[in-house]
Amino acid sequence: MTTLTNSCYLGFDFSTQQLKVVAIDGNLQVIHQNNVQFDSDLPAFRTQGGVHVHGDGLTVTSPVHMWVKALDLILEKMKNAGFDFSCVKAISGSGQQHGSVYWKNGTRTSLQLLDPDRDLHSLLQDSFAVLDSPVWMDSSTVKQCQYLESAVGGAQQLADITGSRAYERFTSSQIAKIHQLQPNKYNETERISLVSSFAASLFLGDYAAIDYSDGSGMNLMDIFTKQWSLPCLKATAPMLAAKLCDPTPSTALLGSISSYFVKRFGFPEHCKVVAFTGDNPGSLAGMRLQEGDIAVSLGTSDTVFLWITEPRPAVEGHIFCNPVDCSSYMALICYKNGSLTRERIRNECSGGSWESFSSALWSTPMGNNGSIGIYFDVVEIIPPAIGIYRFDQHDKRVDAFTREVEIRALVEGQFLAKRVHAQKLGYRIIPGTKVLATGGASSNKAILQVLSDVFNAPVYTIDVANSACLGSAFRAMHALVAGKGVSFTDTVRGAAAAQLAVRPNPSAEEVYGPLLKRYAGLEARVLMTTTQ
Ligand code: ADP
Ligand code: XUL
Repeated sequence: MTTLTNSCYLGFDFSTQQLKVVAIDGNLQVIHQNNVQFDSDLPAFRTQGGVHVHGDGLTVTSPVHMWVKALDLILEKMKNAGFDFSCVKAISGSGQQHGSVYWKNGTRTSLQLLDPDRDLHSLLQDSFAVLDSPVWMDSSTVKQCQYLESAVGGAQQLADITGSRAYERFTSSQIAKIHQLQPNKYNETERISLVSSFAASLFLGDYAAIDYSDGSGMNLMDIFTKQWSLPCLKATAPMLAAKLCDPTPSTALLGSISSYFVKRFGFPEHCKVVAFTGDNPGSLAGMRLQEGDIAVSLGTSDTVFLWITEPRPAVEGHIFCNPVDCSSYMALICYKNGSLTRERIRNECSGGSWESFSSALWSTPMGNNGSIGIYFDVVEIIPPAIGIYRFDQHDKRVDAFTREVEIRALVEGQFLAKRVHAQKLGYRIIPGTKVLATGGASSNKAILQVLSDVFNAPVYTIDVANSACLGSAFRAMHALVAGKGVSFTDTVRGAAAAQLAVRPNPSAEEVYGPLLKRYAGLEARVLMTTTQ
């Protein structure tokens, strides 16, 4: 077989806390990785965890200029590391889902005429109507969600069209809020992008279409016809279709890279830009998820996703178009209280050290002697509740746990919730089921052991923790041959196999079977307490 080491494909991920990139060669080997951490590498933007939480505690945004500057910086870092841009055949990428970018009237022309002697950050200074982009952590749009659901006949009806009931972080309610509170800014906007299509636009030097998969996270697209839904557009804001333009298949070749990158960094002129997608769809591609398996991403948010062929949208969880196979779908459940909550408990109970956090997990028994904890530092998505709840083995609420018990209660509680909710979406663990883990916390074996025990299934990881980036590099490669009918699975067959990380303890199901039922009951109790 010929080696294709002189071709390479780039996958970027504009995630919450950082911008990451992975380069693979024609043999699917990772040849370069790099990242820019927003808080520490770009301190002038004063973000915490990549975002600004506003005074109301509900509004969460990121400065759009920070993302532009991060792209300048990561490309400089790659150049300084000696990365050879001239071998890049195609690039793709992903972005944190739901977040939106508002391009100012007239910017399309500036994007087409970028001066290669200057950085993007200075060239695009005056290009955005809204400087603080709403992101997925925002939960300030309850009113807009209620309006949208009632306009289309209810929560289930909205889910039947768009794959999800109305969610505060979804783009429809965020756009509606901007239109209502800042009508001038809305009117000054000629194009609205998702974080993913915004990033693609930078590389393309023109506005990039929103892809079907990330477009499914907006409460605006009909996931069956793959067109914007007229009633949803109408219930969101006026003239919206013109500001969004038509969505595109996730495997679409958008065009060749902008001459800006050819001149400034030495990309080849024919290097293709492939539609960017959401980070979770990107991870599905990176993990090469197969039907029957379940993927758990342990990043800033924790997400669980499944490959499905017969979607049945419900008022819990989301159905998105599948990013690698246009005839399939993916189901997703997202939790806001993921890594940041684990970090808080690590800081409070194990002196800020992941090693001591892990030791606490190894030294406590499966099932935590019946103690269960629910830790929602911020309003959770499922269930929509907030607060810290600790229960003893008799389901009696208690004020505190010892440090070790607290650590195990947190991790077990987070994974029990994932299994309970996945099962509600019809997911069943069958012999041969694999759990695929990714995201920052998937490097922690002690955490993975709890995951394996709660799901009573082996947990696999892939070498690259950045599955969204890797998935985007795979997608870039696939898009070049998709037109010839080559499937994604065939394109990535030669990639490194997922590694077995841990197996479940033989008595895991005996311990966690009853705990799953108890957890579901306690969660329902917590929801009632919060909503009373
Ligand atoms: P993002 O969602 O921004 O892409 P990542 O997937 O890179 O985030 O995950 C970042 C998180 O990974 C950090 O917030 C940190 O809490 C977590 N993390 C990193 N190393 C460990 C570890 N050894 N154990 C547990 N969590 C970890
Ligand atoms: C998914 C979600 C998050 C973001 C950020 O619905 O809101 O997972 O994609 O990672």
